[in-house]
Amino acid sequence: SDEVTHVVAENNLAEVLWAWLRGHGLRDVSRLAVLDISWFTDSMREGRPVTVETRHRIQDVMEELAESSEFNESKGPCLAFRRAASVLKSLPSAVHCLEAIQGLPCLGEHTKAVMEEILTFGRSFKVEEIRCDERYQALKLFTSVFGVGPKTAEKWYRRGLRSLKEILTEPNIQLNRMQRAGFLYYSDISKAVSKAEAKALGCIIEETVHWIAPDAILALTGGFRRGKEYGHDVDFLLTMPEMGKEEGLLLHVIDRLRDQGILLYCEYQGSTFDVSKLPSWRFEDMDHFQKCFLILRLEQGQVEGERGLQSDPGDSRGWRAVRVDLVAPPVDRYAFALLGWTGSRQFGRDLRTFAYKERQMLLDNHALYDKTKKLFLPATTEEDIFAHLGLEYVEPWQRNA
Ligand code: DCT
Ligand code: MG
Repeated sequence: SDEVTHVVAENNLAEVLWAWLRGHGLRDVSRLAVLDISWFTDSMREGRPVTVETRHRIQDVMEELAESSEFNESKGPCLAFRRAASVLKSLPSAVHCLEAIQGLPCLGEHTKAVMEEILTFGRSFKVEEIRCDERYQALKLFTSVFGVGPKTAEKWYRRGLRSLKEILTEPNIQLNRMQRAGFLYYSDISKAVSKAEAKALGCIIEETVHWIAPDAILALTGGFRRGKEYGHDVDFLLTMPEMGKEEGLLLHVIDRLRDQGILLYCEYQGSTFDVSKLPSWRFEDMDHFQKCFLILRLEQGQVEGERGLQSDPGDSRGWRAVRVDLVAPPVDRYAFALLGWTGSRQFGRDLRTFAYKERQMLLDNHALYDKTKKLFLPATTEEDIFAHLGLEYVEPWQRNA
């Protein structure tokens, strides 16, 4: 391929690959940087362009190991692999040698061993084994459907089902409403959402919300607030300046989206937030605010830029389905919800661990509780929360852990 111009190699792989590439008539390759040989040779065979970024390769392996541990309900290893992926993401450059991982924080023996394997042999035998594992493949496929979690996926796998087609044609399987929507819009919602598409949705949501309540407070959250180019959905937070006025707001928004003919699917969850129960709260992940998980119809004409909608080549529908999450906390919880829903998940997890271990404080999407002083610390902005934690403010784009 003409794409190979610059590659850097480790160990003796350079010689092997050099000879191999020359043997295949590639004369312009100046240097080699290949650490995952199987991936490289597969790419060459299939004619895919070869650009190598070791960091991403190791990071991907860590994500896959995390996912596989999650399927096996091994919470500890799952978090360890996710943390390792996050550490790699934070590095200014790719990891090329064993020395480079020696001083890295948060890496356990197991994750280090996997990294060493990749850096030494160009591959992780463990992850290759996992990739070939029938159960892993099935669970990964099934959980890629909106509304299907690891438990349902496992149930289907145990019934001997292996493909999405088998699920759809198995008469004894009862899909719930969310899963039916997941299958119906599978091809669209498994495609990444671009920044331009997120922006277009932002305009639609803003217009809708402000048509209902001109003084409503609305913010883009999730990966797009962190400046990501692509995401799996678009997340928004909304509230009203006056406490209690946010009640019923989401239901109005949903109605309005339906009236505009762009609501393809909606799962609404009312608030289970109860201020009086605040001190007895468990420190937990899922929050209690009213929220809705939507699938919206986005028209080609609404997306700015040359590339427009992310759609399959030859798809002439002129619209695509996009997953959108709306969350509506009361205004006095807004800053905590904004911090939580901006993510990333790993950043949130690390911040909560820091709060607990270093400050004896409990932080979640609803509140910050000081265990020493036995009181809740109020916040109207994210800056207030960082200040309570004794940390410098961290910009959303710096929270991509
Ligand atoms: N979050 C949360 N409580 C939930 C779900 C999510 O606090 N029940 C947080 C974690 C990250 C953030 O909200 C957004 O969630 P996602 O959309 O899943 O993640 P993302 O960072 O926006 O990534 P993606 O690009 O995949 O959407
Ligand atoms: Mg998101």
